[in-house]
Amino acid sequence: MSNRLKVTPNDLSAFWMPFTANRQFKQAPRMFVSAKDMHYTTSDGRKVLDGTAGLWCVNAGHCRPKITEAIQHQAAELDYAPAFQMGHPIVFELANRLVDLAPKGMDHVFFTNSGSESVETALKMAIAYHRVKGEGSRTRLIGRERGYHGVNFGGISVGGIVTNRKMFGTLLGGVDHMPHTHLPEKNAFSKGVPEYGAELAAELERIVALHDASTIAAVIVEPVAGSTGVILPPKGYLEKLREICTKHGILLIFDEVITGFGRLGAPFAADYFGVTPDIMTTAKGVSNGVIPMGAVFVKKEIHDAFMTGPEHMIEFFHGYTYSGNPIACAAALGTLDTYKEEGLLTRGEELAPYWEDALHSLKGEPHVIDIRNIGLIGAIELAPIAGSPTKRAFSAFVKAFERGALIRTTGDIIALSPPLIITKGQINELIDHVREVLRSID
Ligand code: PXG
Repeated sequence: MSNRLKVTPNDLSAFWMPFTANRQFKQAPRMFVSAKDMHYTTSDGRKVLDGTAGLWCVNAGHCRPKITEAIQHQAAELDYAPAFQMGHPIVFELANRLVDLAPKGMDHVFFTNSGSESVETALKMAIAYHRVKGEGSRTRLIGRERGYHGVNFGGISVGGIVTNRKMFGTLLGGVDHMPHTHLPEKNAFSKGVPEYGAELAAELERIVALHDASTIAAVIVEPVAGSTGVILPPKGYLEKLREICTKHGILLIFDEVITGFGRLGAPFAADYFGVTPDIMTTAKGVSNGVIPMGAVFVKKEIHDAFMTGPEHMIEFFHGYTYSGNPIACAAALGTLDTYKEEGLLTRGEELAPYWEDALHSLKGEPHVIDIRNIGLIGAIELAPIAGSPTKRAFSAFVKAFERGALIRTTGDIIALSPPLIITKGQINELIDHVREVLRSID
């Protein structure tokens, strides 16, 4: 390790940190300097158990050799190739590998560099699809309260997290929202998907009746909402959304940026729930978070609808300088190899019952008002301190870090989503850290 990495830099002011309390952080920085498998190492040499797979992305664990080697090799062989009107072999190889993994019928993939870009891409595809099919009046987009679809304008418009929206003007027009499905009064401490709330899908019918189906392009939801604090779809809810969208010719987009690549114990949430969307946005786990990459999966009919007109013409006026960047593709191929060799995309299924029991053993600990789980995702909702929302959970985050565990908090909810390589022993360790933290905070 270089000396540069061992110390905390003495001037932290230039870097404006994303989604961070900058002033507070810079007074008491928390720095990681290296990582391996399930652990980070801090600048003061402490090991920290990764309870969040970085930011829900390092599904195969840290610094995995196949991924590191693939990147090193690719960087030395072909560093960059133009993404428009030119190709390079591994982007095609990766697209084929991804399509093989995807739910049946999702035969094409469009590359981006992040979840936010995947969402913008999917929304634009949906609107353009209807137009190329001769239904140019279908421009409205329907999201959901508390939804998180990244931070770009389309994503925050269909998203439903008020802090991410209120500062940024009028957003995209022609957007409506379904209600969220968080019903703690009925569903608190449910194990897995909750019993109550499937009827909330009928709200989509109400919205369709209000605007008329002929004006609506797509509905976008996270199959399991992550960033807002882990909200699960009630039993039967996603099936109902699918039914309503199909009935009205509306495209259904699943935002699988978090749920994709094994998080629920199946390759995608679409597999887990047995509900296939028309478009599926992914990022994070596609490249293990190591190099930025996103991938949007589309059904054949949608792709094919664009493949008309003169052959020398560009069919879809959209793409990024780094769409399918060779080094990102190499990282993704190394990631898929690692997932395959270690069975990681279904490992969550085996571990889920153990994970569920461990999480729910926190019931009755101080401040805990709800616990939610699915696959290798967990949420522990805390009662807020009166007049100071988020403060209690943030104290838990800092305490956990000091004890040696990385957890994530959003509002007063602790969210857990460890790398899929976690062992039962490490699950116990993580939950014990959380237990001790809950007992130690005000
Ligand atoms: N869609 C979903 C469902 C996401 O969860 C994005 C889009 C945007 O991805 P990018 O790559 O543009 O950040 C996300 C991102 C958290 C947390 O701890 C969640 C995300 C990002 C950072 C933190 O809740 N999700």
